[in-house]
Amino acid sequence: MVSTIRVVQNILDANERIAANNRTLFDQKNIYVINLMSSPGAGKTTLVEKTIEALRGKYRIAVIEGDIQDTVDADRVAKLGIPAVQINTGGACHIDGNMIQQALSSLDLDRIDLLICENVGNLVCPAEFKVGENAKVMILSTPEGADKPGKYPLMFRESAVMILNKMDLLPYVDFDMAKAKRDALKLNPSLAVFEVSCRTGSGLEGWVRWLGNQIESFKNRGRE
Ligand SMILES: Nc1nc2c(ncn2[C@@H]2O[C@H](COP(=O)(O)OP(=O)(O)O)[C@@H](O)[C@H]2O)c(=O)[nH]1
Ligand SMILES: [Mg+2]
Repeated sequence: MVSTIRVVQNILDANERIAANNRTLFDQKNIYVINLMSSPGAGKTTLVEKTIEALRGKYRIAVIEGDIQDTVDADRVAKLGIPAVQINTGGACHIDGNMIQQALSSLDLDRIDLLICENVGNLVCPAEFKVGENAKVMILSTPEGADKPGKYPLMFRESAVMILNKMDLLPYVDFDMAKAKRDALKLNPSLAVFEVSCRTGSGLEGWVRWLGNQIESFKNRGRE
């Protein structure tokens, strides 16, 4: 039992070191990085597309897509004329520091202000593996149910932002929004919460403003 725990700890420690190296490189290159997480189908790629639409005039954006298999998500992003790299984890349920480090060789780091890393759809292990991000952002969509903060606490504790997506479906699904927010904020009182519909575009301006502010304070760090 003890040795099993140690193996997992060693894997996490090794990942922390690689993620820290990635972070050092991102700092040198002035790249603000988000690690975007959710269960499959909550709307990660759609949010990436909407975020690109809103911020492409202001920032140079690149995207790394993590999936077990296939390139559909990177294809969706590339269609917008944005540099996109697809990582296929080949079964692994999350992306990690090493995968991101390898993907970086396909990107021109001198031409990126914002790097979005879309994680594998999963509410469990993505929360445990840093990739060198400035912030973890998670999406909970209304059809998934309000019990998710209680069931997957680490995801909500680790994230700086919770995006409640698919607000347009609220009349048709049994989603207790007050409970979802209450339980998530109990786990993480500093969580920023945005209620959005990536379908209709409602609420996205709050998220875009938050992200823009984060990028600006990152760029101005150390200047005060
Ligand atoms: N009704 C509705 N559907 C959405 C919304 N956002 C995304 N979707 C749909 O949800 C499905 C999964 O979205 P996708 O972005 O691929 O999710 P991902 O697997 O988390 O990357 C797609 O059919 C999207 O069109 C939303 O706000 N409202
Ligand atoms: Mg996706």
